[in-house]
Amino acid sequence: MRNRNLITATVAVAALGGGALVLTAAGGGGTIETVDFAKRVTATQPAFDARLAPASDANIKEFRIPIKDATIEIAKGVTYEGWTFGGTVPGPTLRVRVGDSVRVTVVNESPIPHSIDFHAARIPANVAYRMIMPRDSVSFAFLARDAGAFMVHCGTPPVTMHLMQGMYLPIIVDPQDGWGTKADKEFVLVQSEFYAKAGDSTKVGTMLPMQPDWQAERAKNATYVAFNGRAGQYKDNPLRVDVGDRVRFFVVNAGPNFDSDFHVVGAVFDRVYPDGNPKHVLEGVQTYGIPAGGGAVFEAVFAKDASGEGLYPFVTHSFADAEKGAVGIIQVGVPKQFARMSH
Ligand SMILES: [Cu+2]
Repeated sequence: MRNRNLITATVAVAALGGGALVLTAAGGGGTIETVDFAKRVTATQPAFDARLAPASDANIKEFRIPIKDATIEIAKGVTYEGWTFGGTVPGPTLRVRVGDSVRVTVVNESPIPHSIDFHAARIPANVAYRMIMPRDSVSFAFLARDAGAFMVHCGTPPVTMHLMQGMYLPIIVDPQDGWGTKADKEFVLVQSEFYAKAGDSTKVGTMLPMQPDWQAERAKNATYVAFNGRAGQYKDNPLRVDVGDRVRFFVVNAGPNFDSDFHVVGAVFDRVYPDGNPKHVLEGVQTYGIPAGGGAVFEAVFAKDASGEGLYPFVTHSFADAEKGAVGIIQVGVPKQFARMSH
């Protein structure tokens, strides 16, 4: 395992300066990467930025994640009073590599208790995932052992409420030796449902944020189903790739209740890694189902002579959910015109 000795080495962490990212030399030639998500916030306009950069070479990765209330936009022009990790829904994408030591500090800046649950960690839940009271924080560390696209979420009861409020984020764990192919573009997509009803209608003429609809959640009657927190946002702001690109999608299904049946119209997945485990590789896949609380890694090649220049909708093929907003577009190259599509 890469630099295993460093994980237990005594290390000195530099004080955080003004930047969100700090790289610090650790004893033995290793490096610590520190990211403070109070300072590095993912852009959500005009759409949640789904593009991914490679993980750094630091073998110790520290993340500080604030929990805070935030007004979010769950569909075009539709706001909602959410509970968030880092101020956005989904929260920030964490990216590490198998063999990394992952250190997490979560600070509760909201008025009610929350918690954090890492599906990528093998750790005593009662210690790491304990309740975090307002103004309190929790810190723990785990060794990234399992490659994949994993869900991270608040586990405070009622969990459905904390999920429908937006408390989830993805963590990507790259295999130690990479994915075996070179991707030209990488994107993260987190599917989730919102259950919302209109805000206080007594204030005529004001556009108030929507509120949680507990009854709709109990009936699993979602108001919106979204990729990366806002229904339909990638129809207006397509994911852009070039002709010939191999594109890797890290898809996490945060639910809380629905499966995601991930499909790209006009393409066949070259590879799918269920759970994001490279040992599980499937080839030539049309649609792959991701359970609530699960994830998978998909690769598609937009070759000139097959799935070349053009527009490719990505959906959950459970179409009632796609029609509620779980649909977007991949734009390959610069099509001369946006032809009418049936999706
Ligand atoms: Cu919570």
